[in-house]
Amino acid sequence: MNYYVTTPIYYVNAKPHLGHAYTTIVNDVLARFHRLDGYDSYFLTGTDEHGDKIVRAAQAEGRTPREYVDQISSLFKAAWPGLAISNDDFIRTTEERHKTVVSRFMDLVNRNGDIYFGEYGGHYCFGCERFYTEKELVDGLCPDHQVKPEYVSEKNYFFRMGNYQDWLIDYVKANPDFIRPERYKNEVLGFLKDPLEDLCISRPKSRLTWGIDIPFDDDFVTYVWFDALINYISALGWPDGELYHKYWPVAQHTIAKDILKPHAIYWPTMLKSAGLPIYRHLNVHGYWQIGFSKMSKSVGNVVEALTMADKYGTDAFRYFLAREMTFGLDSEFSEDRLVERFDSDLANDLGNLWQRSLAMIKKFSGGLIPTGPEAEGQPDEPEWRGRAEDLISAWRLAFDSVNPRGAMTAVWEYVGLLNKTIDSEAPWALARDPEKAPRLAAVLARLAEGLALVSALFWPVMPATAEAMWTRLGLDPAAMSTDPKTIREKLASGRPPTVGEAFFPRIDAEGKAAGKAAGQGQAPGGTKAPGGTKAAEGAQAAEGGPGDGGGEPVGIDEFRRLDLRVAKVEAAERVPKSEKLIKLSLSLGQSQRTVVAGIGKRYRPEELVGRTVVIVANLAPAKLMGLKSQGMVLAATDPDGRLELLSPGDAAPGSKVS
Ligand code: ME8
Repeated sequence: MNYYVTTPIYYVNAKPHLGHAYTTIVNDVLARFHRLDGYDSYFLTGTDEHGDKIVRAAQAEGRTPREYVDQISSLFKAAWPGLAISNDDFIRTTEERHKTVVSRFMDLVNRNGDIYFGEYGGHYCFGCERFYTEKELVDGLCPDHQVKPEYVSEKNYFFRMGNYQDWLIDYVKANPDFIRPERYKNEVLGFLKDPLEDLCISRPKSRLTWGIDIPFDDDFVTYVWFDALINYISALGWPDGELYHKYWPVAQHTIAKDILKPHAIYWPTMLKSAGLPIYRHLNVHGYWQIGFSKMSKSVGNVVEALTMADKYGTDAFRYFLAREMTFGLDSEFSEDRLVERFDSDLANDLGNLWQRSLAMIKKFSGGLIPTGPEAEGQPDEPEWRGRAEDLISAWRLAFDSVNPRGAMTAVWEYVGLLNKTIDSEAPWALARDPEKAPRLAAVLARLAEGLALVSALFWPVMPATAEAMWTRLGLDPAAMSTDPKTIREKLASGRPPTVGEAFFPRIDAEGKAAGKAAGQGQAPGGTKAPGGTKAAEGAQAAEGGPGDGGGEPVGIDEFRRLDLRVAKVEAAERVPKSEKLIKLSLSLGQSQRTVVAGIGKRYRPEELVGRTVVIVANLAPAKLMGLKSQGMVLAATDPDGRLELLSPGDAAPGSKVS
């Protein structure tokens, strides 16, 4: 089984940003998913280096086009390893291997009678590098660049695209998932309701020399889109290359909606004219927006992808992008939202599952994952295994239909199920009853197997984390598998696991993530025990947002693990660059400590000094905005979301709260 996926080749007139990163990461995720699922997968990206736009960008920097494209293309090439992109090739349209193929392709289309020489006058937008019809302009302006196009009239070569209009309509209708999601298929069928004009595919050298020569006329170069689209086959060595024969029949292109028309209309008709097979799927996603407008250099809201990856980690950034955007729709990017997801999904759900499971394997099973017959002999084992199979099917279906968000949602539902299993099975209680030893072994085995399975399933999105988890589970990440039976066999013969440092230490321990845990009734019972130490994140439920006090019951032993203390605020100051965080210096009578609390929208620092508060004193330390926080202040939140610090009145600092 083969698989071939491509990104657009990016223009070298801008540095790589969030939008480029998203398409490239999604393609990487798809390529990795197929690799993991047993496909022979090939993944192409590259840069688009010809045309007016590039010449103008080079001039603006006082460079020759050659110097300029070399520099920016290398920025793209160098950016991808930092985002864990595993492309098999990187094509540049200024490479000889590409130019030769473009000439040959054009020759073929010409010999097939689909190119003619004619005169054309039209509204040309230099930003888009294309002519616009009157109808396409909005108030006389280019809809993308909001500038008035120039009227350009010149002799040029044209591709008889209109000849293929009926064929294309039939093709799109006969292959309902050729263009997906469906909204974009409908958009294309909408374009095709109007007559397709022939496509101008050359530029006179008198106006532009930075392009690929037209093979049958020395006075012209190829129009940049005609040149660029061909990259998808030139990189495979069309027409004779082994890669071409192997991968072209299964090609999929992933793009954003801005370049739907060239991919859905120009490219299939070009392929049809040249007698080549049509690619299999066009996967079209929406825009990342910032402040609800499209990212653009001129608006100055471009998010540099590498900065985000450096700040939060490559895997967390990839996870956020994959999980947050519904493929096909626009999404709003915000760093706050990223932090929220980081804390709730990665630090809380996954991080706690990891720490709790491994701590219990250490404590109740001598540090070894139980794999004996006890684990097999439980009456609910078939049902449990059925759930894992359902998860794997949902994951595969989601990725097959280019829905990374759906795939990650399915995996996180399973993470939730594993966390719930810990709460409902209460391994610490099972451990006190020797008769329950088989059940305890089965539960611990399910947790270990579940962790190996979920990490394999998120490997396409977070490869480094998944591989580290496999290694710490005593497994070989090079032999990663999503088959539960194989995982069980590997665990039975693997090395003893190690807990290690937390994978995703919380960024913002306050508010948002805790609110989610409380709302889901997941946190009570102490969901975090880093390194096996006692901790009690369950206490965050108190300040996690309104709830009905429901959730799962907590045993008295569980509750007693919390060390709640009275503390006096000796000093308070806002954390720079944060609206919400206040740094509190607290006295517990005998000792001092610093707690960073998310109460800055409700309280001013000066109101806090001298007050007594209740803190969770044995919460594992967390780093917030670079500050170490040793504990958590308890607060109540009313149904309107208003926060009130709990006040122990005159109790002396250091008093135990019970
Ligand atoms: O169009 N949100 O190159 P380009 C999501 N060279 N994705 C975005 C985005 C955003 N805000 N901004 C950019 C070209 N992208 C041509 C392609 S292909 C034969 C030639 C991503 O540098 C998205 O993938 O303008 C979009 O389609 C692409 O960058 C446009 O890149």
